[in-house]
Amino acid sequence: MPDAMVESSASKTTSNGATQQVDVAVVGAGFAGLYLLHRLRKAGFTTVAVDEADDVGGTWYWNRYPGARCDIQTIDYSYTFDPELESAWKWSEKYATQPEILRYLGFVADRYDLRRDIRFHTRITAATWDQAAERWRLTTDNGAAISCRYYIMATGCLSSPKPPEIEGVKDFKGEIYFTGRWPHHEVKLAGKRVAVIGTGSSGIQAIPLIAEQAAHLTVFQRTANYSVPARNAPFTAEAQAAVKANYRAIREKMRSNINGHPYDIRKESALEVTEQERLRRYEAAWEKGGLEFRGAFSDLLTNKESNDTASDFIRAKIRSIVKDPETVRILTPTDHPFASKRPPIDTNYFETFNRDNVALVDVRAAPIQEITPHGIRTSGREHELDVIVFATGFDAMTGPMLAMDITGTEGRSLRQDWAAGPRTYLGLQVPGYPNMFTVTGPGSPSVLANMPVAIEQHTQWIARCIGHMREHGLTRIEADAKAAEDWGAHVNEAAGQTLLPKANHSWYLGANVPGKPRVFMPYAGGMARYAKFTDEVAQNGYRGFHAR
Ligand code: NA7
Repeated sequence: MPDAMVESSASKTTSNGATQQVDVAVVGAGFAGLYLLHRLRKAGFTTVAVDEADDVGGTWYWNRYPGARCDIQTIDYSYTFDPELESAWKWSEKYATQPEILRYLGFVADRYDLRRDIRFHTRITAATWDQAAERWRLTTDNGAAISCRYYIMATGCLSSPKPPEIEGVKDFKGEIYFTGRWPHHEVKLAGKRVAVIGTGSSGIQAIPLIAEQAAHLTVFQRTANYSVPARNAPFTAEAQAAVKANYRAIREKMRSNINGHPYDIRKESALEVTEQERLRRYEAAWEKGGLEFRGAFSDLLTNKESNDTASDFIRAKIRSIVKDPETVRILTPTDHPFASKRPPIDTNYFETFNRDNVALVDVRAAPIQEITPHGIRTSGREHELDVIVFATGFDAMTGPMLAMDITGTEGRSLRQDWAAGPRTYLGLQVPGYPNMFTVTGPGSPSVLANMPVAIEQHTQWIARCIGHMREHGLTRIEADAKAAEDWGAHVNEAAGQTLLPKANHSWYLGANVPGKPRVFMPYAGGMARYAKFTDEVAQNGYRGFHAR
């Protein structure tokens, strides 16, 4: 008998402290968790989602720092599974702000009545596979334990902020904030001396706005970054109408593209055209703005010589924008190819360094030694501060999963099994952990794709798989160890065909977290190719999985 028919609904079993029995437990109530809840509930499974936050949103709940906004055009960074939802929601800007995205996710939660099956303020502390019952037993830090047949990680790729790796944080007498855990109350920066540590996407979004508010801003930069202007603009009624008239074609293009975006990647190599044409094309892409810059030529991510032309173009732009030559020197990226780390897009980032109240510190030349009660001491000097903002990134992709104590078959632990780096089959399952699935897990396109596209594809695949299990009276599905090993080799090979591993300090490789194994985590073979492959796996009786 299907589990859904013998077990009570998610919300009924929590009040008396008894174990909550469900078919499926989902960790996370962001883009992935919300869609999973909706999709699985519609398929007749009892489902509960658990989230530490007090509302939906996931990444977009926590990242509410000044300037936080989508860096993918938001009309493309939206759910596509329900045409009525697409018509019902209107974005106000090309790149929506964090509050607007959070409102959207709240709107989705209301529309499908999802909150009744979400346990907020709750963290899964441990998850243990019960071999006899073929179920997962979940312990939480708040309320009833959970027993589920399927356990799904919708934990997000960038949801565990890195702890500060700098001595003395506790001694600081001023205020400390993390971009990835920005408070809900208003943070007043007017009249204050502020530091931002980190110049990834978050730092690059926050720095221009913090500079406008603070009396003085000091930016501590470890690695100079390439950034392309966003060219944000209101999303006009005409633009909305044009997109909506072509919705299905645009959506189809997103799904058939390598990176889940609907823009064209040009067919020519950057080396095939004259220098004049190349510059003309880069100039047009710069003026248009956004991540589409990467599509100016076919081989910017695969051919170093071609990439050099794009990198040089952006370096020249930095020289043309920033006035002080020493600041230009520090801001100019030289140690990795453009887009081999996740390229930020910005509004007035480089321009901000022309302001009188902004200073730049090259942390490579003058490393941060400690945080003192009154500021930050580098090997050069002490910088007196009232506020320190850590924009230092995340323990990406594996961090949120490894924060839980996950025990699979024969008492194995995920922390031990992944001690040398994550090992998955298709970024969907880990051998030794039956019935546990990951959405946009390591080994899947995830962060190299437009995330909602990757999330919808995974959700639909997992829902279909679980539906197949129910239909055939099966209760346990587990990835084959050899299939996972082969897939891991393929993930490595796919990365090796690109320039991505050349950024040897990137979070794609785990290199931003001290002691984290260096394994290239996302699948660089392309979203469309991946979706085709995983569909074939399903059509071929879930090849590479053992189901019984
Ligand atoms: P990122 O992209 O990981 O950026 C973190 C930044 O913080 C980056 O410049 C790091 O330098 C710097 N960093 C990290 N640790 C330190 C220490 N200990 N000292 C000095 N500087 C440090 O995170 P974001 O939040 O900006 O962006 C994450 C994703 O969100 C982004 O890719 C988009 O997909 C959206 P490094 O480069 O490691 O030398």
